[in-house]
This record gives sequence, structure tokens and C-alpha cells, in this order.
Amino acid sequence: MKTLLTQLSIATALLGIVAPAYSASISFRPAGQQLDSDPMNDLGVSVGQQFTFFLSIDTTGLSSNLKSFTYRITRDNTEILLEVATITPEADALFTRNAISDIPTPPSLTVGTVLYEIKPGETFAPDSQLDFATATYVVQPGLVNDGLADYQIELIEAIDEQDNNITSQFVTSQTLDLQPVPEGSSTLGFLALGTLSAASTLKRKLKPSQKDKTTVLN
Ligand SMILES: [Ca+2]
Ligand SMILES: [Ca+2]
Repeated sequence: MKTLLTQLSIATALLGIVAPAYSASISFRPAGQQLDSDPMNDLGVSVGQQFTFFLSIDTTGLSSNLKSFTYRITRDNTEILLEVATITPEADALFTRNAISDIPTPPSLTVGTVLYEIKPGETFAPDSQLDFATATYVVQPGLVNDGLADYQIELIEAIDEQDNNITSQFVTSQTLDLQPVPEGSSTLGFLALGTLSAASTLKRKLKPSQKDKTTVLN
């Protein structure tokens, strides 16, 4: 039984590499990975580094079209500072984006709340995945490995076409602890890494020219 469970978890992990989102969810990439003993996922970055989160909504398993969703981003300004956040062209074709509030919260957090509403005549069907926003940050001198969330997304409310609140059908939150990486490993921070093997493969492939290209694309 234990072997079967191990195989199942390995299979799940493998599936996760191909299709990270396997149920209705709100999420971001890079999701990081476990780099230490505290339970939160970690991402190694360097002070001064610019990087981009890709925010995604997944409606796998829902039974009705999604009409609107409201989410909250909490970020720690001592470790990462927001440069710019924008709706993606793909999402802009379907949704209107309304920034509801962006509130500094002592000692160092800012909490942003955003509402996406489907445009008239458009639909966002079940079993769809959409990168709906990008958010570019610069890593700050306060970067530290403290096991606390530096970046968190929470789905506050999801409403379907029949005006039902379907929030409970989603995986509604994800967190990440940014932390320093040793010299020479900073390229890891540019990537969404699922596994250590993926990390080593990608790290080998990441030539300086590609790194520059990544930055420009962001
Ligand atoms: Ca951790
Ligand atoms: Ca941190």
C-alpha cells in the first residue's frame, strides 16, 4: 500500500510538471519549490533582480461559465517591490480589470484587491486556463529566509453566469517565501521550477543571452 501511495504521488508529481493546474484554482508562477525545512514554498532570488509573476485562473471541473472573480495579492515590500502589474492581452479580450484597492498594511505589507468581470458577449467556460495578469517585481535589500509569505494570492470571490458564488470550488490561495540564493545560482529565480531535475536541466540551458531575452519579454 505504501508503495502504491508512493507511486501515486510520483505520478501526481509527474502530471504536475506537464499540467500544474489540475483543478479549479487561482495561482501564480513561478511557484517555487521547497528549499528548507519550513512548510512554505521558496524561491531563490538576488537583491536587485527583476522578475515577473504570471497569475493564472483555472476553471477545471466547474459546471458553469465564470462571470467574475476577485482576488487579493499580499506582498512584503521589504523583500520585493512592485514595478508594474498588467492584464494580459488574452484576458483583456475577455474581462474588464478593476483595481479595487491597494492598501499599505503595517509593518511592511501591501494588500491589493482586483476584480475581473467578463465583458458583454464573452464567456469563460469550465475547463479553461488563462494567464490573466503579469506582475513585475524588483528584489529589495530586505530579502531574507524567514519562512513568512512575501507573495500571496487569494481568491476572494468567484461568481458564475447564474450569479452563484462558486468560490469554494477553487483552490483559493498560494504563498511564496523569497530568499537569497548562493552566488552563481541566481538564474534559478527567473524560472518556474517544478522539480530539482527540471531545475538542473533548465539551469544548464539558461545561457546569458536567454536570460537577457527573458528580462526583455517581461
Ligand atoms: Ca520553505
Ligand atoms: Ca523571504
